[in-house]
Formats: sequence, structure tokens, C-alpha cells
Amino acid sequence: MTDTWFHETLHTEWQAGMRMDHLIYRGQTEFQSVLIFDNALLGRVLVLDGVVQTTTGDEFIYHEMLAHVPLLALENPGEVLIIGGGDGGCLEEVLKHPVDRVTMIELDSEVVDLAQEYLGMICGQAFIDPRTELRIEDGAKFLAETNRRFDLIIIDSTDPVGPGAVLFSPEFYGNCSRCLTPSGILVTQNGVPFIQGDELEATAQAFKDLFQYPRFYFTHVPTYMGGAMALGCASNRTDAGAVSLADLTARQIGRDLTLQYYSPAVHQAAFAVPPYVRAIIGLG
Ligand code: AG3
Repeated sequence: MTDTWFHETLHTEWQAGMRMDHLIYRGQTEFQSVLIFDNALLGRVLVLDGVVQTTTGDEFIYHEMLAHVPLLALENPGEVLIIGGGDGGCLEEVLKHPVDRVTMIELDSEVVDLAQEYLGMICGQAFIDPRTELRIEDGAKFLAETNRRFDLIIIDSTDPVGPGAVLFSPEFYGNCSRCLTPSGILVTQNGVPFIQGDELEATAQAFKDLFQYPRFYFTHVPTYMGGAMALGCASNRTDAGAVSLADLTARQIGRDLTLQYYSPAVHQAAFAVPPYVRAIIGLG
């Protein structure tokens, strides 16, 4: 019997391969191709347009860091906006906090349907939580037009190729800034800087122009090949990297959060920037 392998096509010089032990779904939506398969080591894998988005094995690392770092940096987050994140993993983490409402704007309804059908171990009951407001539309357009304000905006996007590319433009970040409450935080995923340094550099430039605290933090997601992944964390009043261990710990206990990757110490350490990345970001 010959093994069937999936090869990620994100980078031209270096590819990740995963054995496809069991094909769950393969298809094409209006916006992108979707592949879902099982791998004995990684669990269930979601691939969009040839790029690994999440796996049941390591999704907790990415989704916990995306959600809990900004949420625990805020004293009382009420209104949260997620752009993208159709698999529901980020949504599920956000809903662990006592937030009033989570608005999620996803372009591709089919990804949400497929997540509910095949990725229940990632999204749980998140899509039917009464605090969830799911809207199927273009996130960039929504932010350009809305008058609503959010304590936290999370951009859980694909890489800046294909339908997600607009979610990395300075205009888009400007609209995010406009739609934040005064102490609100914008969180973004900015790729793996060892390979995708240009991406991080462009976002850092936009953040510096728009925000008082243009911060970045880092985490290691095994299936996002190539080293640490950069997450942006921009705000005008909240320096998410400077919240005390005592405050983070008290909030985590107060909100009754038992987590697998996040801890207050991991939170603080995640804001340490290696010099080669500091050079990319261009922050002193
Ligand atoms: N969104 C981020 C995928 C980034 C993959 N990029 C990479 N390997 N450089 C994932 C969506 C999960 N909710």
C-alpha cells in the first residue's frame, strides 16, 4: 500500500508534508479549496487553498494565545469582534470569558458549515452560544462601514494570499483602529517571521503609524512550519505585554479559566522579541 501525502504549498523553497491517513472531505467553495483529513500524529487537519489552517493536535496553542493574551490584558472586555476564524477555534476560546457578545465576520459560509460538521472538537458549541453573532460577509467592508466599537478585534486570517490579503492593508488596520474602544486591542496573525519577514515588517510599519503601543508577541505552533509565529497586539492605551503577573493571575482565576498553553508567565514571556525579529519590526 502506498501512503498518500499532503504537501503544503505556502512557501516556494520549503514544504511541510503530512500523511493523509483518512480523507474526510475535499471540495471547492466559492472562495477557496478545502481539504480535511486525519493524521495519526496531528489529529484532524484543516487545509484551505493548500495551506494548513489548524489541526486538532495543536490548535490550542494558536487559539489560546490569540484569544487569552488580549482578553486577560483587559479588565472588563465586553464586545469582541473576530474577523475570519471560520473553524470556530478562536471563537470557542473567547467565549470562555464573560463577554457580552462576540461578533464573528467570516467570508465563507461553507467553512463554518464544514467546521460544524467535521471539526466539532475544535469549535465545540461556540456557534450556537447565545452571545455569538455570526455574520457571513466581507470583514474589510464591515469594518469600513460600521459605527460599532469593540474592546477587542481579533483578525484570525489566512496568510496574505488569496481572499485574506485585504486583511493586511494599512487601510484595513486603520479601520480596525477607528472601531476600537479607547483601551481596546487589535490582535493579528502575522506569519512566521523566519520565513515571512516581509509580512511582519509591513504590519509593524502600519501599527507604528496608527497606535501608541504597536506590540508583537510570539508563540510556537508546530504545524505552522518554520519557527515562532508572530501575533500583533496593537492598542492606544493598553500595553498587553506590561500587565503584571498579579493582575493576569487574578483575572485568570476570577474568570475560572483552565488552559493548556496559556499561563500568566507564558503571556509575559511571549512579548520578548529576539534581536533578528526586532530588526524586522524596526522597533527600538
Ligand atoms: N489562521 C492562520 C494560519 C496561518 C498559517 N500560516 C503559516 N503557516 N505561515 C489559522 C486559522 C485558524 N483558526
